[in-house]
Amino acid sequence: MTQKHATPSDNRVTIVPTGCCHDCGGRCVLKAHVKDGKIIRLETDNGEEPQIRACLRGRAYRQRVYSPDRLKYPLRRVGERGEGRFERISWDEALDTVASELKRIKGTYGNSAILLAGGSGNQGMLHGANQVARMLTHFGGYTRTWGAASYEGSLFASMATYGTISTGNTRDDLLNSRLIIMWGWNPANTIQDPGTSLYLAKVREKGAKIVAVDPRYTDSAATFAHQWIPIRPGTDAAMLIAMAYVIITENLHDQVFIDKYTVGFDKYREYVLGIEDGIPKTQKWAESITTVPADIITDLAREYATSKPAALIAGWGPARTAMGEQYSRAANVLTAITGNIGIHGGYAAGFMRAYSSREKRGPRGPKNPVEVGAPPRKDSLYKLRGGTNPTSARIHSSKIYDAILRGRDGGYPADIKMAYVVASNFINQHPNTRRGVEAFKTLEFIVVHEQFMTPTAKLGDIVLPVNTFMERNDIAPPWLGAPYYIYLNKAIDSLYESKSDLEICRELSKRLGIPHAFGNESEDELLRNIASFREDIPDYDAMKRDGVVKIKIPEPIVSFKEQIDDPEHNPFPTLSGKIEIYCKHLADMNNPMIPPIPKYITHWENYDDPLAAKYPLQLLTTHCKTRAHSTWYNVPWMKEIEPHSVWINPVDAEARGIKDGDLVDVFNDRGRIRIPAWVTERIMPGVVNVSQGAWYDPDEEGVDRGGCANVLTNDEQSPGGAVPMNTALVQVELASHAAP
Ligand SMILES: Nc1nc2c(c(=O)[nH]1)N[C@H]1C(S)=C(S)[C@@H](COP(=O)(O)OP(=O)(O)OC[C@H]3O[C@@H](n4cnc5c(=O)[nH]c(N)nc54)[C@H](O)[C@@H]3O)O[C@H]1N2
Ligand SMILES: Nc1nc2c(c(=O)[nH]1)N[C@H]1C(S)=C(S)[C@@H](COP(=O)(O)OP(=O)(O)OC[C@H]3O[C@@H](n4cnc5c(=O)[nH]c(N)nc54)[C@H](O)[C@@H]3O)O[C@H]1N2
Ligand code: SF4
Ligand SMILES: [Mo]
Repeated sequence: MTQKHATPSDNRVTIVPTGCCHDCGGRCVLKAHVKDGKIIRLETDNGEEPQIRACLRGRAYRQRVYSPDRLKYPLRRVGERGEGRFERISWDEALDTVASELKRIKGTYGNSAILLAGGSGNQGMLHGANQVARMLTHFGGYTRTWGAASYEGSLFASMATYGTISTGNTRDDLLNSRLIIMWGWNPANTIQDPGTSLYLAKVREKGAKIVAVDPRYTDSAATFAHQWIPIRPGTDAAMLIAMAYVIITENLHDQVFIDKYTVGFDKYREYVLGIEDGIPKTQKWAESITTVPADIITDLAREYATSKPAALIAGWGPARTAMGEQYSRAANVLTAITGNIGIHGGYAAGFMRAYSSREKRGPRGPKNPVEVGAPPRKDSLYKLRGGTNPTSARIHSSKIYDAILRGRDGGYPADIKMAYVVASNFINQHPNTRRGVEAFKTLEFIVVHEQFMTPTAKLGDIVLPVNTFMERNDIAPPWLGAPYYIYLNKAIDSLYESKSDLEICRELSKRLGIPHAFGNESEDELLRNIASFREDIPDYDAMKRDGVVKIKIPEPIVSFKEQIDDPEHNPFPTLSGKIEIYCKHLADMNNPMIPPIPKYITHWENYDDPLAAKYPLQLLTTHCKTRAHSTWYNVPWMKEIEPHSVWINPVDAEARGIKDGDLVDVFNDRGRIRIPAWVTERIMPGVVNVSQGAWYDPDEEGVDRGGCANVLTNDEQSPGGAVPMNTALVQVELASHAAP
């Protein structure tokens, strides 16, 4: 039922306070103007500061809800898998089929044969992939992946350095910084808390210096920065280590801070100065690796060390590389040796989660039986609490296709026989898409809960239509470090025959003989219960009425303030109790690819890989402003704003006879995509960019006309678990030159 809220002049219009909660780094306020059961307009937060204003995608959401392409009815595959031919069936038939396949797979192979391919499509606390996880847990368990595409490199480094993922300060604290370095960070497009751009604009107005280190001249660099430093992808650790060289040799490090709060500086110093390996990590050394001129490195190092408090914000993009955690570790350590941690205006580079919602310990659900008793994974930080669950029962997300194809014989913990896909465009969003299709085609059964016929849904045997967050109630927690919650009131009834993931799982559970897995509570009752475990949601009804609760914090949150102000009583949650420049937990792994101090180590498909002779361009696959991953891809307004294209520098374009707008192929041994070129100096020579999330759409020859970046990425992992989506070598040629 649609609720009554404010009544504007046209009394047939109801304004429903709701929100947007796909996985885009936001979570924003939307007010749906509903007339005759239809959303006719979307407004955003015009209320009290700080406003939680929706971006272009949220404001265009009507085109997604009312898209003619919405999945309307349950579908069953006819014809070959992946061919895309389906027939309409009833909900009963669809659910009976899914239940009987689940039972068959479990009976024949055991629960570990069921892969939960759960994605981040919905970020509300009630709906989405977590309901399927709950159902499958009660059903005896399932196999899942580890290795978050988003941030595993940064997360691993934060755990190793600080023993926690709660690093950085809340965005309002940027106003206290004298210098901000946006290192591989583009919040003007790639949202990381909705208010970030506003604070950067205020910083700029105030006059503090902002520097961008990025192979691309991003919108953030163009809008906020005084200086852009282009750098070769995958080499950031070298520049950060050379900055440490300048700081140490010029005696600009904070020795008092180092002595009091850190361990292992001497070992790092020996590596940096070349005492360990005979190679001093000078600015010249780094110039030859990064292409950043030595004097620019020197200047930035001096400025950073002498402009205290300064915020080095080390984004996740450069960590999404083949040795990603070394970059993150090097950044974390640089913030430590300059004493920029635990103070206003400083910033402990790391995972970033300044504000963590205050959760009371509620009743815990059962554990996934497939994982119970499995020993910790080799090379995991299993001695630390928090971070990634180290169970060896999980398969790295990059290796999942290899695992499907090779199973236990290939050394994996399971023989996967079916995929349960929910809130995920799995095939499109994991590296090496063509191998993914090959792997998925070997499965015995695939069920997909979706809103649209995505490239992944196309591979389903049964596809179930799911409603959107406009058609149900939910609470969305803050994405990273912002203090608020959104309450998404249901604005309209579910369109067509679509249902929520929760409703689907309830129905299935009855058929699976586990009706106790889900009670009969209403959405409101369930959400009220969820909210009751959050200390920072004092008044559920007020939040529901307003569509948002903004939590008042007396001053900006500074992570590690307690540790710095009163170290006696507040050790860092590392094994040593201090910031670990040298990490013994890493040393104990005895893996030269995971050294105990941060190092620059070159890697596969780096600029100096012999493969560069054949594929000379380094590929970035960034997030973009018109989509959250592959979501919004099919929204016409978004396509109008920024057509999908490959960024290429004029130097590289000219050498290939490519003019702006020409149709080109970007390719390597894994595949070939065909999209227009955007010839621009906003990307450095030797690097090209294809934003991730365009839908895979192969022609008869296998050339992807959609331009899915993951056709080109490698299904490998970094030693610490990063998904290396920004490490791939490619070539570009005019499409008309492609061999037939
Ligand atoms: N609009 C929008 N916002 C989003 C998302 C979205 O899809 N759309 N997704 C959300 C999610 S789930 C996530 S995980 C985050 C991701 O957030 P990020 O990881 O920060 O996103 P990216 O845009 O991929 O990367 C940030 C910047 O890193 C740069 N970069 C890439 N490789 C390198 C490198 O080797 N060195 C250096 N110095 N720079 C490099 C890119 O050019 C880019 O400008 O964003 C969130 N926000
Ligand atoms: N090359 C490359 N690839 C990347 C990245 C990169 O930087 N480069 N970034 C990676 C990152 S950081 C992430 S987080 C992943 C994200 O990858 P995914 O989690 O696969 O995210 P989406 O592509 O947005 O797909 C989510 C799907 O969920 C559906 N959906 C939305 N709401 C619901 C719901 O309530 N229920 C159900 N059942 N479905 C729903 C949407 O229609 C959409 O198709 O992509 C990763 N892929
Ligand atoms: S897409 Fe993200 S940033 Fe944009 S309105 Fe939705 S939640 Fe906010
Ligand atoms: Mo992500």
